[in-house]
Amino acid sequence: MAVDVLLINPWIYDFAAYDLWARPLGLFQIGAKLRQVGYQVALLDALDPFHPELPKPPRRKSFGTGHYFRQPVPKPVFFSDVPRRFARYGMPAEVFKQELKRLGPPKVILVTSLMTYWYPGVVEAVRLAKEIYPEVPVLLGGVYATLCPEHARTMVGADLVFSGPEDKSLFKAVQDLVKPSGAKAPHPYPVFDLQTHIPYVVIATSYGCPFGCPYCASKLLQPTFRQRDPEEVASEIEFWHKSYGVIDFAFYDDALLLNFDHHLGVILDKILSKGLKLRFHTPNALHLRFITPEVAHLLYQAGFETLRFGLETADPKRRAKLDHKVSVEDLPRAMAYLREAGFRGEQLGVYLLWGLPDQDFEEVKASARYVAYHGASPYLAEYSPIPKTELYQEALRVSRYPLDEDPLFHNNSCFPCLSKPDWEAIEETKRYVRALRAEVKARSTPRGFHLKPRPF
Ligand code: B12
Ligand code: SF4
Repeated sequence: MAVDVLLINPWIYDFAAYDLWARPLGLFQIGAKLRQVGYQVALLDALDPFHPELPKPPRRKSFGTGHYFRQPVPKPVFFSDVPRRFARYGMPAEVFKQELKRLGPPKVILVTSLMTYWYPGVVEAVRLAKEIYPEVPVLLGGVYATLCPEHARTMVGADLVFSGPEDKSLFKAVQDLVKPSGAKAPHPYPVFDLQTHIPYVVIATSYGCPFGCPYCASKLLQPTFRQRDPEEVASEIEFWHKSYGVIDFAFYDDALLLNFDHHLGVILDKILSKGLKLRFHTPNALHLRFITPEVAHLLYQAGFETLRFGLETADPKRRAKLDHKVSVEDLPRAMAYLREAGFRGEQLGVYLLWGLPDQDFEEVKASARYVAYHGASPYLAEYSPIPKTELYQEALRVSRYPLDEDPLFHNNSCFPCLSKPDWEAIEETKRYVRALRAEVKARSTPRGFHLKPRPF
C-alpha cells in the first residue's frame, strides 16, 4: 500500500553523540495519532543504528544503548578553537536516498528536530527529501523548530514550520493535504514498531514541569504541566513488553516523581502486580527532593536500573541564583534512602552543570566531590544556552560567539559561555570526575561511601 505520511528523524551533526535511550518520541506520537485515523505511516530514521545497509554496524552497549554509525565531516570554521573532531551521526546519505526511494512517494513528509544546534541534519534531510520528491509537501516541527522558529523558516526549506507542542493545526494541515487511505492502526501507541529493531521504548508519563529553572526550556516547550492517566501508561508499558519483548524502558518526563502516590506510584504498583520483569532508566534527571524511603523502595522493586538526578552545583552562592528545584541537603537524605532500598552508587548518577557563565572548574570539582562523598556518581553536563530562557541574556554577555547569529553556537561541547576555554583544564576536570565515579563504583557498599568533601 502507498504511504500517506512519511516520518523523518534527521541526522545529528556534533562533536559527539551517543544513543542514550534517544528516540524521537514527539514524532512517534504524531505517527500514532495519524495511524489512529486511518493514515498509512512509514518511518525513515537517519539515526537507525540497526539498518542492514550500514557499512559497519555500530557497537551497542547495555540496556539497549549504544553508538550510532558515524562519518567524520569538516568542522564548522568558527569551531577551529575546539580541539575535537566533528561528525555526522547516522546512515550514509546514499542509504538515506535509497530508503526514500524504496518507501515510494508519500503524500506528505513530517520531519522532526531536537537540539537547536543539530539543525544541519534537519536541513540535509529536507534537502534530500525535496531532491527526490520535489512535489511532496514537507512539514517541520520539534524542539529546534519551537525554540528557533525564524531560523527554521529561513534555513530549512520546509513548506510549513510548526512551533510548540503538536496541536490541532498540524492534523488540519495534514488532512488538507491528504485524505487517510483507511489503513488500520495496529495499536494506539507511539510508532516504535516502524523501526528496524526495538532495543528499548521511551515513555513520557507527563508533559512540562512546574519548576522554572533559569537555564531550562521546559516551559517554552510545554507551557502547562500535565500528567497522563497512570493506568493508560501501565497498559502502554505492558503492551510493548508482551507484544515485542521489550525489557528496557526510559522515561522522558521532566518531573517524573511529582505527585508520586497518585501517578508513578500507581504505574509501578500495576507493573509489579502483573509480575512484569522490566528495567527502567531515567536519562532525564529526577528530583532528589521527592525521594522518600517508600519511593526509593518502590523504584528498586519495580526494576529501576539507571537513576539520574539534577543537582547542577553544590556551591551555595551559585545555587541561590541557579537552582530552586532541590536543596543541597536533599542529596545526602535521598542517597541514604536509595542505598537502603538496595541501589548501588554506580546506578545513582547526579548531573552537575558546567560551562556556566562565570563558573570556574574548582567549583565543578568540589561539587563532584560532594556528590561522590554521599555515595552517588557525578556526571558533568555541559551547559547549552537556549534562546528565550532567563539565563540566555547572561550567556549572550559572556559568550565568545555571537549566540544569536547561529544556533550552532548553542552546542554544549564547545563551552560557548567560556570566553577563553582552557581545553587542558577541561580534559583534566573530566578525568577527575571519571576517577571519582570509578571510586564510587569500587567502594560502593549499602552502608555508604567515605570520601572527604572539599570545603567551598
Ligand atoms: C529526553 C531528552 C533528552 C534525551 C534524548 C532525547 C532524544 N530524543 O534524543 C537525553 C537524556 C539523552 C538528552 C540529552 C541532552 N539534552 Co535533552 N531533552 C530531552 C527532553 C527532556 C525531552 C524531549 C522529548 O522527547 N520530549 C517529548 C516529546 C513528546 O516532545 P517533542 O519531541 O518536543 O515533540 C513535541 C513537539 O515538539 C512536536 N513535534 C515533534 N516533532 C514534530 C514534527 C512535526 C512535523 C510537527 C508538526 C510537530 C512535531 O510534537 C510533539 C508533541 O507535542 C527535552 C526537554 C523537553 N521538555 O522537551 C530536553 C532538551 C531537548 N535537551 C536539552 C539538552 C541541553 C540536552 C543535553 C545537551 C544535556 C547535557 N548538557 O548533557 C544533552 C545533549 C545530548 C547530546 N549531545 O547527545 C535541551 C535543548 C538544548 C538545545 N539547545 O536545543 C532541552 C530542551 C532541555 C532543556 N535544558 O531545556 N535529552
Ligand atoms: S526542574 Fe528540570 S525540567 Fe523543570 S524547569 Fe528545572 S531543569 Fe527544567
